Amino acid sequence: MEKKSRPNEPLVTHIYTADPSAHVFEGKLYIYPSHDLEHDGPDNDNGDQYQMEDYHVFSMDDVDAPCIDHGEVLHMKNVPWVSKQMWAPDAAYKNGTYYLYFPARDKEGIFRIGVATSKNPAGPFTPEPNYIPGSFSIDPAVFVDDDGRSYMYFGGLWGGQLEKWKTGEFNPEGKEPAVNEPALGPRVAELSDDMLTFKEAPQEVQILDENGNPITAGDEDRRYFEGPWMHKYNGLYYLSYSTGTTHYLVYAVGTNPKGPFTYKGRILEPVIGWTTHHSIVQFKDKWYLFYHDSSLSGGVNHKRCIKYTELKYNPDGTIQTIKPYDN
Ligand code: FUB
Repeated sequence: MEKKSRPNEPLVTHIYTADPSAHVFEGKLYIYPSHDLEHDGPDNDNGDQYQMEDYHVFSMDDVDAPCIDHGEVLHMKNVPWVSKQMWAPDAAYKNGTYYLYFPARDKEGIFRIGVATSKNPAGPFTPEPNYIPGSFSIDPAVFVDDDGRSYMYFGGLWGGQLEKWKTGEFNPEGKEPAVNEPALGPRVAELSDDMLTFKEAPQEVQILDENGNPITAGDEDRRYFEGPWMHKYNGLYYLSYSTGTTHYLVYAVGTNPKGPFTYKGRILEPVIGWTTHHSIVQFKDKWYLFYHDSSLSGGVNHKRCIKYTELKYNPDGTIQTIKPYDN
């Protein structure tokens, strides 16, 4: 019999998983994570340790139900433009089709974002032959607003190459801004009605402090690093993300899906392992944070496991900070 799921415990133990994007499709929780592979290769700031090659989809009938593995739904050998490193994916639904969005390095070693489709949330997914024109960097998160318009948020520093796109063109020598300059923000682009291309050139998202000034690159407790997520709560747009070097999940709130967003606080304190990456989803009458840590492997950065916990709001709409090991 399959094991029941519990908050703050690994949901999957037969393979290593990370970067969980959770959605409610057809009344169930579906999770679209990365699939970490075991190897003895290098571990460095370029992310060479994250050598993923495929995706599995998981589902849970309820938060305490077993987390079911629907098997491999897409492998890089079937995606003509990919050379390696299929990193954190996301999924979306529109007009009878499910879309799997995924970053990977193209044949030149540049991260791009691709899309694959299925009639079933559990896949398998059929990839488009080319990456989305105008896409770059990593960590796509697709948000479908109440009015049916869809937006992709993406971007990640260091291994994710975002600082190499500062000018709008790929510059292999591109660096992060100086510590007192505005930090690089994630990018956002509205998706076309068929969900397969950008409707417009991606634009940079502004994240401001409590005084309306841009968060600076040196403010590593609050500046954007990678792993964006968008959700809507009480009519406001919540952009959440990882701060990378300081290992927090934090959030900023705005009134427009493209920003600007004002920094509000921390969602999750650091977890075991370097990376922290999440999604936020409402299921029945509660909200949940899906996240990962490296506890299943005793702290190996590229051998991670996905988890979830309940996420709670205060009456003023702020999010209560979660301490992942305090239960
Ligand atoms: O899983 C590979 C990369 O590590 C993701 O794209 C980042 O968000 C970080 O979790």
